[in-house]
Amino acid sequence: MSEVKIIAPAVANVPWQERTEAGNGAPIWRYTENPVIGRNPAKEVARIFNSAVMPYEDAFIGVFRGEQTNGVPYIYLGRSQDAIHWEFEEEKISFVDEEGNSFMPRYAYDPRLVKVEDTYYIIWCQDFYGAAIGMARTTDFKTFVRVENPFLPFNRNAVLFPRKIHGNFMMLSRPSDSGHTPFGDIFLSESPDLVYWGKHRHVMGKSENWWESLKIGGGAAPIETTEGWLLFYHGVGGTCNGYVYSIGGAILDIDNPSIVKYRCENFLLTPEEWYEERGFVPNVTFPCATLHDAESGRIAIYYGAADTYVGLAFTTAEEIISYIKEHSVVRPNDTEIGKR
Ligand code: BMA
Repeated sequence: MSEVKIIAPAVANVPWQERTEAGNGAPIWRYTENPVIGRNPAKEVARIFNSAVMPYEDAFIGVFRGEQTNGVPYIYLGRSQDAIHWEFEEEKISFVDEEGNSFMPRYAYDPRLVKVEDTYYIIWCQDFYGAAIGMARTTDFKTFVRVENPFLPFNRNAVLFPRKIHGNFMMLSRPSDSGHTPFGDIFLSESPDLVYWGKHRHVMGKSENWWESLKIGGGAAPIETTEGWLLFYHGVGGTCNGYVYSIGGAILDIDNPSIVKYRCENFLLTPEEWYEERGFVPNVTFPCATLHDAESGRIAIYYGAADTYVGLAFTTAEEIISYIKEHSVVRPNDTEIGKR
């Protein structure tokens, strides 16, 4: 029996399917009914992908990147009883600022959804004189209060930790340029109040492994475990035909997550199925959320596929952590505190 435990509430109805694939490495298997969200999923929305879900009131709720029929991405709210079949609200999420005035970003994409204490936070990418991180909070999924942009442009990939560490909110992000950035490492920043951010630390960089040799970025919110923070992230390699996005795995120090304890040299999942290889942008698997159950150790990973669909894959904390540890290669720039 493994000693590895997830430290989070039990979620008894986490979606699950017994292992279905022989697999070629990592103990992650795709849901046989993938994709769980297909094309034209809602009114005036052509594609939903790169989206995040959470347990909420005995069911599930999520924030979804919806590519509108005018081509502009925005965030839509969705609800589900089983976290597989989703119903989306017709209207885009409408934010208000602290004074109650309406706030609609010019575009919004790649949302993450994280609960810290009693509040749910949405973190996404929006225009702030260039691509930057947008943020909002809600307690009821009716009123969404915009929190001022935490970081300067350009930055397109932020993930909040599900609890404070040493009294501070912690956020991973990936500073970048405004386009299809051909570089990028993951950094950590902290804040006592979600207004002032600092103590920036380098967490991990791209590596010489070809699948993540161009750039990396935070994926799903880190999962707290007895081994450290389990992070599913995306790694990008460049080919003569464009970027390929795979899912990678690392374990960060529980008290000081700028320190990488283990980092898997192999990808955990890479585009192989038709819905990952073919779509608006081919060869993309882009994790944005997990549902996980502390009782059983089951983990369901939600990932965007080919910038067109949402896919679901399964693993267990015990199996994936053993695999990451067995195949771990960490470099000085991973294991150092990340301060220069
Ligand atoms: C990244 C982001 C993601 C997208 C990926 C592949 O830069 O824009 O939203 O899935 O490119 O196109």
